[in-house]
Amino acid sequence: MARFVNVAIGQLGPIAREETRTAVVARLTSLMRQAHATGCDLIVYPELALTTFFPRWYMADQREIDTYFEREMPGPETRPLFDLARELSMGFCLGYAELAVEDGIVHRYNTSILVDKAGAIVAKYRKVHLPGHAEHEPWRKFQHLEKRYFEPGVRFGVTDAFGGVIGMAICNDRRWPETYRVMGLQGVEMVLIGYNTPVHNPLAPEHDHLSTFHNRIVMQAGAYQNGTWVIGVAKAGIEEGVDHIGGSCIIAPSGEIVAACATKGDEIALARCDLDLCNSYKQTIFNFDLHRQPRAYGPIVEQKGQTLMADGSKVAPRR
Ligand code: CDV
Repeated sequence: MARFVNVAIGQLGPIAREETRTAVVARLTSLMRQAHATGCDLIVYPELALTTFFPRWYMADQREIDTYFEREMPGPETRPLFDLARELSMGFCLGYAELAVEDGIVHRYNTSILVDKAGAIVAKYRKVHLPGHAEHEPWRKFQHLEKRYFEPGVRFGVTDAFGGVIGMAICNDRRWPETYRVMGLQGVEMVLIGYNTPVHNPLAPEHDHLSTFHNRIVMQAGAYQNGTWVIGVAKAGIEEGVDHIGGSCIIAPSGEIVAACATKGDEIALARCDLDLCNSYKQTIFNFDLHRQPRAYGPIVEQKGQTLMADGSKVAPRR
């Protein structure tokens, strides 16, 4: 029996600093209703989809920082999204800033959850690759303080849901081949990725005109090389003066883009995703059992940075 998942991108335009959770959730529920009206099973929202992208600002006061975090999920302001999911029998994937107390210790993560058609959280993912910097760097046009405000997650898991094997990643994770391969090794058939990507890269402005090209090339390569669907979802547009790329798209296991958003505002785009399309890649060119050579891949996990050159040098990081 064919295994189809009708998936909607739930792209968001900018969220203003003063916009309330309640107002944002109303935008999310509007997108969910549109997706449901077109027969979707699942809608995927961006990274940190409940607030403005706050790591662009240096804040010294932890109480102020914590206003951007969720202590419970669902909480009073997000419950309507869960209620609607249950009413419509729709799943969703949502990114948010998570404040978790574990063994009496407070942790803060950049998190995504997968919610099933019954409104139950069936998977949680905490962002592994946190980009940016940990200290205030006033020379930048805007900050990127993810390394200050979050601690990194430690695993890429997959979950049996929606009739297939589903994984999640968040924004910068999509640029790293390890992200997809670790999930590919667990048989992933669909990777859900929300992102907030400024057009301008303060450390490498020479990349700015390539930002949408890089967005697509990494997700298309990840899809093809692991025989999986990839759903990439932006928070796009000019948010608090910072321009963010759009480029939300659905990528088939062939690496081809089969649906894409056309604007940088709130918008859905849809595809009927046949999970069995993954098989012809997983069984042939990327049959891992037959063709992978892990003996040759040791440095991937044994070392973090580049090996020193014969003269003791290596490429210096830009600061
Ligand atoms: N939110 C992100 O992780 N953004 C990064 C930017 C800072 C490079 C990204 O990889 O898109």
